[in-house]
Amino acid sequence: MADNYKAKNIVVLEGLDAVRLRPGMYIGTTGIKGLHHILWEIVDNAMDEAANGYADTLRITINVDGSATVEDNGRGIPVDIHPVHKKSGVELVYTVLHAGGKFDNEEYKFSGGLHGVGASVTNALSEWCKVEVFKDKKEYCQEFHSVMVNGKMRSGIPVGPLKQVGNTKKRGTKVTFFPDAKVFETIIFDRNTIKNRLQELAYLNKGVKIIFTDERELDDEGNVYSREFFYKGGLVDFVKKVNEKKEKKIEKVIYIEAKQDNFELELAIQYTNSEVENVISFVNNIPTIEGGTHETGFKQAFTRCMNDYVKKNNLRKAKDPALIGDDFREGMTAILSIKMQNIQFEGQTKTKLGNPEVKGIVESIVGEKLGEYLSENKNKDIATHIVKVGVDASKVRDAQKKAKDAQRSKNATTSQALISSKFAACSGRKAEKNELFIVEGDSAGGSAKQGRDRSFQAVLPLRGKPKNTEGVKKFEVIKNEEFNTLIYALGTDFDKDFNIKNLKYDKIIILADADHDGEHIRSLLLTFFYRHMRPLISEGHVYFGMPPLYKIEKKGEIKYAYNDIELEKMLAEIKGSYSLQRYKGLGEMNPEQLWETTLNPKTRTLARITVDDVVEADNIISILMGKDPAPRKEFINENARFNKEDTFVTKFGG
Ligand code: 1YM
Repeated sequence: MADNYKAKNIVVLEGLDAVRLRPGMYIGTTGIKGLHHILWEIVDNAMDEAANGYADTLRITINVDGSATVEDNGRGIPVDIHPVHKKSGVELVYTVLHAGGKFDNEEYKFSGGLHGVGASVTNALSEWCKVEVFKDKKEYCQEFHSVMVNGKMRSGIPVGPLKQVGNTKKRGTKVTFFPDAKVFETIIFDRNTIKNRLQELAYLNKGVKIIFTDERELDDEGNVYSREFFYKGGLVDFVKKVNEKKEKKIEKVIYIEAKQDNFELELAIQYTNSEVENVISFVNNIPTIEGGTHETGFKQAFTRCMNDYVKKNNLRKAKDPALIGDDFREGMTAILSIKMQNIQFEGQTKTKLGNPEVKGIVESIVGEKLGEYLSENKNKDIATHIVKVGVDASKVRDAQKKAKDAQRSKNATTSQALISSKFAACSGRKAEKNELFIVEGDSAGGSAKQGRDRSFQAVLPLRGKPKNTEGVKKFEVIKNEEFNTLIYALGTDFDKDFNIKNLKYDKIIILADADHDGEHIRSLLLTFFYRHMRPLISEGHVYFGMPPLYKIEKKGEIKYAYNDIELEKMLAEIKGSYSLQRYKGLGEMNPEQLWETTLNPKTRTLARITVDDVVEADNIISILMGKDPAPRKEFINENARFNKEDTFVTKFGG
């Protein structure tokens, strides 16, 4: 590929004003997620340049003033003047929506479907933005800012044309922007979110060096925070990192790679001693949390290859039960990354790959390459191990099925015996309207039962803490009353038998106190959902209820504050005397108060649980809930939480 790109190749599709008018249309939300989105737009452009082989280093810096800088060492955005638009390539890319070589350029290959709205969106949503290009020994610069035009705020306006400002030996593009505080709920970038995503990008793009620096806060020794991510092994390093804290019988990683004209695939597989499977997938560097056609193709190819292997080598005894795909995937951690054109997302949270043609493509690539891999003599150890995993799993499955059948014939009374007598179902049968509250403690559970609207709200009080399910055998999980009741109440069954179609509640709301014990209970429940019913989380059915922390009473009028900032505001507004109560726990609220503050859809606040970063979630769970206490201690009191999607912390219906 020659560097013969000229500004004339850029297609102009749409104006820019629309972005400021409706930011949500372009970046989804104006919460912290949207803030990071405008950073990822620029990072994506830099990474595209690296993925196409023109750059090998990306630098991302959060500057002291809160602005962000992204720099690559690639060709530099075109600086020549577009013959029709009479503007430089830089100006077009930064002021015209969807201006980019990406729309008519055969050379241009894969771009993110979720991001990929273009750098102009970042410019439109910034107070100011500065683009520097180092190209052909020259240094160029153009600045953009927001200004009032005829009483109307407009942003992304060039301060002047692109100018040559000096000479240089450098190559590349450097972009600095300051997000517009009038657009975003917050303009404070989150160090951890950025670090995690950049590390993930480095794993997904082997050989690209990513240097992340956060200059805002120095550490205790007075050093600037800086991390460098560079992985020669790519997905092989990635899968090892994911499994770092897990026990393994065999360390070997299966690795497959294929490059076709408009399609690339990478796959790494490692087995752990865990019972659950963990398939993590990406399309054009975007996590596909809900899976999709690529995962389906991979799984089918894997099953076929393993069955072929078993047959060829006569490894199944006649009396053994038949093997199914799930059997071979017990303890499998797989990372699948594909790159393709025209991705279509679907699913509840638009994180599921929909392109039907992909299933067959992935199936045939994986089938061929994995077949070759397994037939090599040096890989006999891992092939044998996977067969053993499959055969063992099929036997357990067979035994479990027999036990279940036997139980059913005993009129199902035995499993009912384990259902907690404290569970209070709702009367309505409309799953899409129903809610299940899982409540910490009997006393809060009692209040919830009395205070709820029983037509659509069910309550499951928890006595004490639920069992830690991490690393626990399945039959142990259902022997536990709490989980047995929960599984029964949800109607979905769990693990391999999980079926979201049978879900009886649209919302599963965890209500626990805002203290250490409450935090622990939330973690234990999320661990269970994440490991054994993951679609509940990835499809957005799990929430934290947010009870108020304070009650303020003045002359019989009651107000609630849900956090310290709210409390401060309220107290500042109050004149005269008042009484203030700090709730230590849910149990201190009577049924009416609980309804008003926490249960009533019109007035309550819920936080929907999302797993933006599957790997981080996995890692946190392994550390917090795993057998080894050492890393857990290290972690304690740090912010060991799932990402709570800010924009979903909404007053539903209110
Ligand atoms: C810090 C952000 O944007 N790098 C970057 C962007 C471009 C190019 C190189 C580039 C692309 C092409 C040809 C091409 C872009 N160019 C355009 C457009 N880093 C960053 N580095 N020459 C240079 O796509 O063929 C859009 S992005 F449209 F001008 F070609």
